Amino acid sequence: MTGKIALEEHFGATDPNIVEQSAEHFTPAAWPERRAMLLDIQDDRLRQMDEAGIELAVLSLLAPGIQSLWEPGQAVDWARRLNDFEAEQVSRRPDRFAAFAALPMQDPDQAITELRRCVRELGFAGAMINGFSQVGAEDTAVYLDDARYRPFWAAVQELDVPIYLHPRDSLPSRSQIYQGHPWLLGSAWAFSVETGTHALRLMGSGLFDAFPRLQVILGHFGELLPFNIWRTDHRIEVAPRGIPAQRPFGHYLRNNFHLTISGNYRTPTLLNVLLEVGADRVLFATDYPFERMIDAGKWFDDVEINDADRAKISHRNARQLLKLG
Ligand code: GRE
Ligand code: ZN
Repeated sequence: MTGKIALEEHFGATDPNIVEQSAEHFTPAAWPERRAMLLDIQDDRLRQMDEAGIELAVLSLLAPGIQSLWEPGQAVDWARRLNDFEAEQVSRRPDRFAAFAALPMQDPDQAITELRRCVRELGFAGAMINGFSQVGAEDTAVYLDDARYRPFWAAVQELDVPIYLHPRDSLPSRSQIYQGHPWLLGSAWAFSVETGTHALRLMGSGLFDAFPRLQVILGHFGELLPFNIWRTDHRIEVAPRGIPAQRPFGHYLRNNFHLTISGNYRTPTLLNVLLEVGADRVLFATDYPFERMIDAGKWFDDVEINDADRAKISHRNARQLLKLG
């Protein structure tokens, strides 16, 4: 099936040199190929898109990207340069590429300025934020429910663009549960726990009561949330512990979130997600180059869902959410 729009398609760069951040996720033998895949945009990436039936890839910087640059000036500078690079790449093939911005959340005012610039001047579809940001010192973690980000979220709602909340690992000083079990880090498990919990922080903080039109995108079929959302609400009802949110978490999941299939090509999981949030909130994505586009494309083409839902997930929802026309 052709015409797919893919929403979690990462790139890297060597100027400024950020690509090496991804090396730790591969064996030394596997890294050179994946590094080349991150750095290539106009060549083999397009061939792989063709092979998987992907018409349009929404590009985003690798993780943790800007969020790990704890010196705010560097974060602002690198975000601008990398967004300019991304815009230039998209401008060569606007028929095949769109863009999510990288944002320097270390400086909330500059994050607003950069998001506005990317959306209004460069035509970006939204932004991708890789979890918490380190701010001012290496061993820090500021989450997006922090009060300093309320003006940022107001600007996001006003611009009417989605924010893709993408995983990163927790810092070593805060990862006791994984000590001695490094295979649980990254996309195997820790990414989903970190990101799912971050999304629950946004919901519980009352953010979506203040800005009810916000749309957050989660990858990997919702980072474990759809499977457990009933239990979370069921328990908070009996033990609310002063939660600021006015509605059950399930309400926000079904009104303020979209979920992509990135890196999680599993039919029983898709069925659970369709039952919890409906086909209007599910979107195609691959998680290139950490996954293979062809694996995502083949699985999705063969999965036994009705044609209307397949069209929504493969491109219709994305056209609407990202205003791709
Ligand atoms: C991702 O972007 O989701 C990712 C990484 C690193 C390893 C695996 C993975 O950034 O899926
Ligand atoms: Zn990813």
